[in-house]
Amino acid sequence: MSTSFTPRIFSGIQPSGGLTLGNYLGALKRFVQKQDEGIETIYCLVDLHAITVWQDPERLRHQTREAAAGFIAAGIDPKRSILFNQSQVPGHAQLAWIFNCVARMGWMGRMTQWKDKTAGKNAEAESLGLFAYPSLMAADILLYHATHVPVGEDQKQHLELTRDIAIKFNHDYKVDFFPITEPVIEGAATRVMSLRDGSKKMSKSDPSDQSRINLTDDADTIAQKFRKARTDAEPLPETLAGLKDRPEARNLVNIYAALADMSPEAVLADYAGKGFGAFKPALADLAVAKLSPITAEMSRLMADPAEIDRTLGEGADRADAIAQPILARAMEITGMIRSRR
Ligand code: AQP
Repeated sequence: MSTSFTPRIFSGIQPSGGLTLGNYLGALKRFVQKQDEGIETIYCLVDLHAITVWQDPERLRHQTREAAAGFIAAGIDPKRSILFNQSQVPGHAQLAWIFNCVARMGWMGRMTQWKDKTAGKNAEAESLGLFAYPSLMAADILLYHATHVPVGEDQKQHLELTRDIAIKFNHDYKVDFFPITEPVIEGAATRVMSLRDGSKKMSKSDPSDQSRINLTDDADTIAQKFRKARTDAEPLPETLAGLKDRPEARNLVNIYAALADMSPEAVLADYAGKGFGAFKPALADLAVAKLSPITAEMSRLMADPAEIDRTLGEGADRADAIAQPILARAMEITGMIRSRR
């Protein structure tokens, strides 16, 4: 591989529910950092991914606008970054079809997210879109020749599949066209866990609202959820090794560290020997201090949905302008005639 690609960040979040603290710490907070580092950043509300499981249309529209408000409230500047909803740039679905013909069924079947989402269910009754989800995700990224993708730990396998698709496309068509994208998984909270079960990730579609902090939760709700968060009876240890078999305690320490921009070791240095009776209120205060300005700004932005739609429309135009020539070239490489009209 000899082509060098200009550094460009792409990442997305599904508007399949309200944004959670997991989305904020694992993705959004880092999206803002990347934007502020001055790299070209493209952020997408992946509504085509959201409908791989049933979404009520009115709720989906609301959640998409609310997620856009969340991005802006958290610090994404739609002038410096490109912010849009996926369905408005047709190239995502078009390139995904080409990738459906490059990727193999076996690759999809091995994805742990597919296995998790179908566990205990009849997989045959799930949508074809849910199975093919990683191929659309590869298209999302490669449609912009993105070189880096900041994500949480749960998306690592999908990123590896994106690389496999790029490698196979380049190999099959004897080109050096798609970059081999690097995942960027960094920080103390790459995997924020459920507040009710330290073995499950915090998720917007978890049936229990107590399992997560939503970016729309008010201060009392945040405090109450942390107070009720599952923990153990031991005080906090002096070192990270002491958290080894204590997933719930480790999760709360990691959340504190990520919110305070500290290392988990530094959090333990402050709280070693203290019980959760002291730690949970401190964590709740910190979370409220960090999240409530975002919640308030989201609510202000949501009062003008037409303005959000305008912002997303401008973002889609800018995204489309980057995507069009890349898609056209991908089609040319695969042997499609560009008809003259
Ligand atoms: N718990 C988490 N900890 C750290 N990062 C997380 N992310 C999601 N949950 C956590 C990161 O957020 C980005 C967007 O994820 P997504 O919304 O596209 O899909 P997801 O990972 O499937 O998130 P959810 O909340 O679990 O959605 P549902 O419930 O609809 O499936 C990604 O970068 C992800 O890593």
